Parts: sequence; structure tokens; C-alpha cells
Amino acid sequence: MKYQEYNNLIAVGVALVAVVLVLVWATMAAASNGGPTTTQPAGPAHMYLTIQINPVTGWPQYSPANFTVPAGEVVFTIVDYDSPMNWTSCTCNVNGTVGGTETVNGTSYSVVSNANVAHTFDIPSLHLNVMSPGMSTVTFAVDVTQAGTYTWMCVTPCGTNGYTGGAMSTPGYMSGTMTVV
Ligand SMILES: [Cu+2]
Repeated sequence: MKYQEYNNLIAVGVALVAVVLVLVWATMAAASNGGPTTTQPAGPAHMYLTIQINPVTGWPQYSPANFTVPAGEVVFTIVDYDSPMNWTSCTCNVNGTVGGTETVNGTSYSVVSNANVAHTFDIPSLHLNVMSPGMSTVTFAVDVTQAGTYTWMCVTPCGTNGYTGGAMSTPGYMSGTMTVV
């Protein structure tokens, strides 16, 4: 073997080693950068609603009244700052939620006491019925797969003049829309 040939062989060998090293590095980089996709599921979306007395009208009001949530499971939290109200004609069965329950201040119920039902959150087309006791925090989950716009409403005779009062008859207070996308 001539000296020049020997040198060429060395050069080819070095080049091959370099190529192998680059391939090994690329494979490891791909693996550490989520090569095989093992990402955690994001978990359910959250929607936060509050019920407060509107300072101008004096009527209780859900906020936001019109909102958008993603399709699939969504966890709702309703913080109700309104006063407790006894609603003796309420059967108060939780309906249409994941598991058929809601939590009131952290305790799970399938039937809520009618001794305190300041408001409800109802979507008749989904058979959803959730009670919101005054001065409490309610959580529940819904799982709506069908995109669309759903009308929600409170069915408690809340606010001044009950069923015929402004809060119940004016959209944006005790009724609104939930858009599922
Ligand atoms: Cu209400």
C-alpha cells in the first residue's frame, strides 16, 4: 500500500466514524425531545362563573353569561356571592353532570338541600340541573361532545319579584349561552 492510499483510507475511516457519531447524537436528541410521543393528556378544561349582585340594577347576575368551552369534559366552578335562599318546592336532584353529582364547598351531593338554593344552572337540552346555594362554591363537570350553542338558565325564582323579575327576564343575568366548539 502506498503512503497516499494509506492516508485516504484513514480519511474515509474518520469520516465514517463522524457520520456514525452524528447519527447516534440525532437519535438520542430525538428520543429526549419527545421522539416517541408520550405527552400527558392535558386534562379537562375549566370554566369559572360567578354570581354577584349587579351594582347598577341590584339584580343577581351570572358572569360571564355568554361563554365558549371546548367539546369534551369541562369542569365548572360557580362562586355564588348571593344570599342563601330557602326554596321549598325544589326537589334539587343533580342531573346531567359527570357522575350525577356536584360539590358544594367541597362536599359531593347528588341531591342538594332545598334549605339553600339561591340559583340553579340549567341546560334543558342537556338535561343539566345544578343547584347553587348562596354564599358557596359549587363544582361539577359536564361532558358535551356535540358542538353548538346551548341556552342555559337559572330556574330558581331569584332576585326581586322572583320569576317575573328583571334578573329572570333579562338575558345576561339568569340566562345566557354556552357555545361548545
Ligand atoms: Cu337565579
